[in-house]
Amino acid sequence: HEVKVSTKKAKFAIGCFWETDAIYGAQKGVIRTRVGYTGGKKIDPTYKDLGDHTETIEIEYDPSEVTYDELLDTFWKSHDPTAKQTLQYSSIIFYHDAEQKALAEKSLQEQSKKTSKPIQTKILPITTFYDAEDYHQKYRLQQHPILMKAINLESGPKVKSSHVAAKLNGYVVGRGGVAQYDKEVKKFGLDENTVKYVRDLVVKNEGRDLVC
Ligand code: MHO
Repeated sequence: HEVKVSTKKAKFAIGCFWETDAIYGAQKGVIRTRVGYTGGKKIDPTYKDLGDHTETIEIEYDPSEVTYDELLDTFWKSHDPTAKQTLQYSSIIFYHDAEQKALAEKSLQEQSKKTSKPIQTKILPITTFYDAEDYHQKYRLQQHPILMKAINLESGPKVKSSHVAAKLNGYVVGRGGVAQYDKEVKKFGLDENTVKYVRDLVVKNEGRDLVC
């Protein structure tokens, strides 16, 4: 049940990447996600030794299903861009091309009209992206070993490239909501028990904000 469509990439930092991974995973048109470290100069950063990098998500999206503007909407809605920043948990849009840069700048201008406080968000060109450790990938999903097993995954590098893992990682914390879940769950090819297990979690967690 992996999908073969041509995708584009986007990268966002919105604070703790466990939550960012869940937020974007459940978004329509997002095909794959992976979390990692970028923005800094330190070679081969790790979670314990991050250096000057920031927790960031890389998204592969299907541009016929979701626009970059819609991904930007999610970015602005999912955090307070006027809040105090640290290097590890920052508000940054890393653009891949001139078009993304222009759209990001425009959205930042619109955003600044909505608040009197200064927006801290940075708009920067992508630099080397270092994948985070496997245990950080689809972190919310990995808290449910029973689900990992049901989709034939165990913690490891395959988790990063799995479409179904990206989706379920959002749904287990209620992201996406039950209406969207019911509409698209057939596409995931899950058995009946698994469909119900995840659905119960969506119902229980919809609308909740999880703090990392
Ligand atoms: N409170 C969490 C933050 C994890 S996050 C991916 C921890 O202490 O591990 O930065």
